[in-house]
Amino acid sequence: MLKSPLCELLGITYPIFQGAMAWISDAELAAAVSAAGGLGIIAGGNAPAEAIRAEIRKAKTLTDRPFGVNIMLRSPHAEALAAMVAEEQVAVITTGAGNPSRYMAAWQEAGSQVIPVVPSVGIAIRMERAGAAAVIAEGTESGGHIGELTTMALIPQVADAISIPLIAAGGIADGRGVAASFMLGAVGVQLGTRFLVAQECNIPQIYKDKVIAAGDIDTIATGRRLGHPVRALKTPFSRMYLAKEYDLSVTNEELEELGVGSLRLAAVDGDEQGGSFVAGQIAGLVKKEQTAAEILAELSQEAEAVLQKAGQWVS
Ligand code: TUI
Repeated sequence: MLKSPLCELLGITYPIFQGAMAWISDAELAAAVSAAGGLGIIAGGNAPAEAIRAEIRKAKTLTDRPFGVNIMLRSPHAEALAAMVAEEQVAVITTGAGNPSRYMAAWQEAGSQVIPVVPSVGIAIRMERAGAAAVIAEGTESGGHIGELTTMALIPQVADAISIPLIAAGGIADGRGVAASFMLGAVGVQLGTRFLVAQECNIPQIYKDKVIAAGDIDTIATGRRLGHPVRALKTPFSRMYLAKEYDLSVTNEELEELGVGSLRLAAVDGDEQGGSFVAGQIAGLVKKEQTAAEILAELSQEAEAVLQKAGQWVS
């Protein structure tokens, strides 16, 4: 059984988080992951606070186990979402795409464990000083909004810089990735792409089919020119976006405008032409749809086997 201090800290069975995915990780997916012993996380994304409050209340009816809510700090509703999650007293609050310092005191007062996602050592140290219970360090292999460093380079450097628990994210989809993360100094992992194909994940089948069909080189990061790169599957939309990014006659404002609504078009409408099908580089390893419980049990068993065999390399 894969186990770490993170399990006691949060009251979970597996030290495995389902990463927040805007327009995708709803009450049903998060509750399924939490009920199966992981930590499910509802994505705030760009949704209004009341829509996410409804998801939180629904998740509470679906499971008694702890779950998390993610606040995407670039959302126009971030402020309202931050106040709402404090009122709802969610067990875990994760954040992405910015600095959550100004909300942290209120969240701690509400009794939540605050676990920011960070892309670098400096930001991890800042989050520890601000009172984070743990941090999730996310490598550039991830889907969605990404930093520069790879998981392999990021995790050991963050591990050396902080003394709170560290969770690794980016490029992890099987037990080898989980075991490797622990070897690099993490005591937990967060996976998004693998949970895209969970049976309880309510995205259009075409999205799941695209993830399952994807190979190792089938994602690209667009938006570097705007300072906030986003990784997604290579599709007509992401190829067109990249072409416009290199076209200097296209203004930054036009480029920003082009991206608006594209995550929703993929995740809700399954729009093959206009949608941004967010997924990480590890999509090539994701081969079949399974229940959240099956995914967690398999990750744990595989990691355990890898870790138990690790002694073979030592004489
Ligand atoms: O947040 C993510 N991944 C995301 S958010 C998202 S929705 C979105 N929609 C439109 C535009 C942008 C995003 C899709 N995927 N991952 C966590 C993450 N956080 N990655 C990098 C960061 C990050 C970056 C800078 C965290 C902190 C940070 O701090 C900067 C500062 O101000 O200190």
